[in-house]
Amino acid sequence: MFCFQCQETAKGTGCTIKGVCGKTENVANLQDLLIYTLKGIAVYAVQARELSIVRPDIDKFIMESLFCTITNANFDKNRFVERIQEGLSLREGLKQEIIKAGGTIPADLHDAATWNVPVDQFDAKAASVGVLATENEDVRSLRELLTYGLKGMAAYAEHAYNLEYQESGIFAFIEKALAATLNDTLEAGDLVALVLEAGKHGVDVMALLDKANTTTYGNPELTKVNIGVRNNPAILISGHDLKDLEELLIQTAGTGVDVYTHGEMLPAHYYPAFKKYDHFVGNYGNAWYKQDKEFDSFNGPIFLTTNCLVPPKDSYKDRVYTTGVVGFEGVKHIPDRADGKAKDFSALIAHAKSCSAPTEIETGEIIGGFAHNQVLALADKVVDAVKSGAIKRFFVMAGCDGRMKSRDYYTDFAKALPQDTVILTAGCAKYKYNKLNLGDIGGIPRVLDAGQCNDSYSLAVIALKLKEVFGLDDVNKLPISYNIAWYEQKAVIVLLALLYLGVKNIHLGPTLPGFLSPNVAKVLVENFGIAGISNVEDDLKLFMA
Ligand code: FSO
Ligand code: SF4
Repeated sequence: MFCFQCQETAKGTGCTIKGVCGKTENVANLQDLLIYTLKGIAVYAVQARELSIVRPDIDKFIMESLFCTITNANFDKNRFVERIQEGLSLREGLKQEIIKAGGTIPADLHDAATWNVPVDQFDAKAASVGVLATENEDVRSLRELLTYGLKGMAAYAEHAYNLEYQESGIFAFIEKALAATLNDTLEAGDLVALVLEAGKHGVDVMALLDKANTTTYGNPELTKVNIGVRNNPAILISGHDLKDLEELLIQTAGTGVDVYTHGEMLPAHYYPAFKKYDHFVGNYGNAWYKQDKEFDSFNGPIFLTTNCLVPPKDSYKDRVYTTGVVGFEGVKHIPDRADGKAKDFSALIAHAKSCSAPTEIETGEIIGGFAHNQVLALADKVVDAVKSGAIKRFFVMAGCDGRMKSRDYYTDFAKALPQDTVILTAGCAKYKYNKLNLGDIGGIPRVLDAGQCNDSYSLAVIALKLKEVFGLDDVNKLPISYNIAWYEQKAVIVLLALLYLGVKNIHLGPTLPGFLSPNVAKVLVENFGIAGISNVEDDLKLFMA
C-alpha cells in the first residue's frame, strides 16, 4: 500500500504498512483500485456528455465512491469490492450506450477504461494502479492534489444531493478531472490549471450546499449549545449529514430517547429547524479523534453519518452504527433511503432504550451559529468595531482537529492572540479553543463559529462582504489572516476554493501536505504565499506585523 492523502500520513511521507488512521493494506489497495475504476468510467462519462447522454446514476456512483475513500470514512473491504464490481458493470453499460448513440470508442483507451479481472485478482491489479504508478513526482503530486480536491468536492456534493440539490456542472468537472489524471500528454502546467479550476467548482459546491442547508433548515443563528447531559438514554450522532439528523430527530421524538451531537455535527444546533426538538439535548465531547474515550462514556448507541470514524474499540463496537458512505466490518449499517422513504432507525432507538444515560464529562455551554447570515446581521457592529480599532484583526482558523500533539499549537495560538482580535472558525478545528472562554469585544464573541468544515464558505462570504463595505479592491487588504489546520481531503477543496477566491498568504499546519512535491509546493508558495507554521510567538509577530 501507499497512501499519503491525509495530514497524519506516516513520517509525513506516506503510509506503507498500515494506515496511521487504521486503514489496512487490503482496504488501501482496494480504495486505489476503486479510484482507478472511477477514472476509467470518467473517460466514458466525458464522451457520453458530448453525445448528450445523461446518466445521473453514474454521477451518483462516482460521487459516493469518491466520498467512501476519504480518510476515516470506510474501512470495510467488502464494500469496496462491491463498489469496484458495480463500477466495472456501470462502465461497460455506459460504453454500450455510447456505441448505440453513434459514438466511436477510441482504440487506444487507457487501461483504466478497459481492465477487468475476477475478484480474487483485485489485490494483484491494485498493486499496479496506485499513487506510485505515476513516476514523475510533480505529475504525481498534482494528480493527487486534484484527486483529493475532487474527493472533498464529492463529499459536499453528496450532502447537497441528499437534500435534493445538485448541479450538473459539478459532476461534469469531477468526471473531466478524473479522466485528466490518466492523460500522460498533460504537462504540469495543464494540471495546475485543473487544480485551480477545481477551486472554482469548490466554491460552487459549497455555495450549493449552503443553499441546500439554509433553504431546508433555515439560516444558522447565534445559539448556546449545552455540553452537559440529562438523565435519559440517548443516541450520539456524528459526521456531517443533516438529513440523517432530521430523520433521526423525527423518529426519536416522544420515545424517551435523547439525541446528542458529536464532532462535526455540533453546528446542527445552530439551525432553526432543529430547535423545535426538545430531546435534541446538546453536544457531547469534542473532535472526532477523541471518540475512543467519549464513545465509551456515552453509554448509548453512536451513529456515524459520514467521516470521521476511528476503528472502534471492542468496548463500544456493538453500539456503533454506520450509514451512507461510512462502513466498518462487523459494525451495523443502516440502509439507504428507498422509494422516497426515510431511513429506518428503529433498531438504534430500541438499542438506546436498553442503555444507561450518558456519563457527564463536562458542563456548561458553547456559543456558535455565526454563519454568513448571522454575521452579516451584525455587520454594522462589526464594521464599527473595526473602524474604532476595537477589533484589530480577524484570524481565520478554520479546518480540522486531529490527534497529533503538534496541534496544541492552535490552542496556544488562540490563547496568545491579543484581546482585540477575533477568530473566525469552521470545521472541527474549533475544538482546540471553543471552550477557552476567550470573551467578547463589545458583545461580539472572540470565537465566531460558522459551522462545519463545508461552512468555511460562510467565512469567504463574510470576507467578500467586508471587502465591499470597506470599499477595498482586494480581499487581501482586509485585516484578516489565515492560519488553517488541515487533516483530510475536504480541507483540500476548502483550500483550493480559497485560492480561487484570491486569498493569499494562507498558513497551513500543523504540517504541509506530504503529497506536495517540492516543486508543486514551490508553485503554491510563489503564486499564493502558502506557508507552514513555526511557533506561536514568531507566527503571531508575523501575522500582526
Ligand atoms: Fe474533515 Fe476537518 Fe469536517 Fe473535521 S475537514 S476533519 S471532523 O473538520 O470534519 O470533514
Ligand atoms: Fe495514512 Fe492518512 Fe492514508 Fe490513513 S488516510 S493510510 S493515515 S495517509
